[in-house]
Order: sequence, then structure tokens, then C-alpha cells
Amino acid sequence: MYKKTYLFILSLLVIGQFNLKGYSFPQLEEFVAKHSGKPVNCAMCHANDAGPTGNDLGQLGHMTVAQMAKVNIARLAMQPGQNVDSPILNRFGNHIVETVGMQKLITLIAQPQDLATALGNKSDLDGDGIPDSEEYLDGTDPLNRFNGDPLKLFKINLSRNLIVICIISGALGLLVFGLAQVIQGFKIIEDLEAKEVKDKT
Ligand SMILES: [Ca+2]
Ligand SMILES: [Ca+2]
Repeated sequence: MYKKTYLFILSLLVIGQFNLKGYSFPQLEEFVAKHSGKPVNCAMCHANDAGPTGNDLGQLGHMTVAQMAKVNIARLAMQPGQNVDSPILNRFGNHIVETVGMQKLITLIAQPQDLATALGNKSDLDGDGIPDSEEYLDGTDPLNRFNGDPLKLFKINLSRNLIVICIISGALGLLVFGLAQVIQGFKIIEDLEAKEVKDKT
């Protein structure tokens, strides 16, 4: 199996589609930036904003032997459904590899728009209500529940808090009604007192 894998990667290297040194996919980020119109960098999928190549935290030059073992497990996770925990990737990056597998992911370099379909719409890693695949296309952070398309977040939060909004609105309505009744009560007392004074005179 490994022989097939290496031959596959080698063929991609030959046609210049794949950066083995960092195992990175800048084509995906470039697509998202262009599609969404938002600035997107390696932080979309990697632990380090500058990507996997380098000696800083979350980069290959900073890995221990144990961490490199995890990196290599992820690199060889050709098929989907494997447990991946690469320390050079963030949760979204690892989720992509787990969901689609490295083999398909490498082919998606040429059709980065299809990654959204491959991811499906069930996973929402940050729980903001917007699926990871939509956040990928929107160029928003799939790991930050406060970052998302504003209109989508508004609709989702409105829907989620509808019951609370209804209860508060009802309580406010009752409060206004109660105040109106009190004011009316004072007015009636005032009118009665005025009538009493008038009758006495
Ligand atoms: Ca989300
Ligand atoms: Ca988000």
C-alpha cells in the first residue's frame, strides 16, 4: 500500500501540484481568498499562521520525535475515516484529512471548490451553527464561533434564542400593560378627588 501511496505522491510532485516539504496545500487557501474576498492564510488549516515549514511552534522544525510520528501518520492517512492528530495542523486541518483522506485531498488541489462538497454539511467544529464546509467557502474561521458570515450568524442566533426573545418580549408586554393599568388607576383616583372637591364647592 505504501508503495502505491509514494508512487501517487511522486506523480503529483512531478507535475508540481504538491509541496512535500511542508505537506501544505496553498491552492486551497488561494481559492478561499479569491472566492470569499477575505484574507486567508495558512492558519485556516495549520497550527502556525505561517504554515508547516519552519522552526517555530507548530512547524516541522519544532516537532519532537513523537510529534513527527503523528505528522507522518496523518501524511499517510490516504483513506478517509482514519484517526488523525497531526500537530502541524489545527482541528480543521485534521478534520479535513480525517473526512476526505490524503489521497482525495491531494486531487482536490486542482478543484479546491469541491472540498466543500467532500466535507459535507454535518460537521460544525466551533458550534456556531455554520457547517465547516460553508465556513470554508465563506472564508470565515471554522474554529471560532464568533467568526462567521454576519447574516448567517444573525439568523442562527435569532433562531436559537427565539424562545428567550419571546419570553422577554412577553414580560416586557406585561410590564407595559401593568404600568398602563397603574397610570389609569391614578387617573381614576385623581378624577374622583377632583369630582369630590367640585361637589363640596
Ligand atoms: Ca462553524
Ligand atoms: Ca466560525
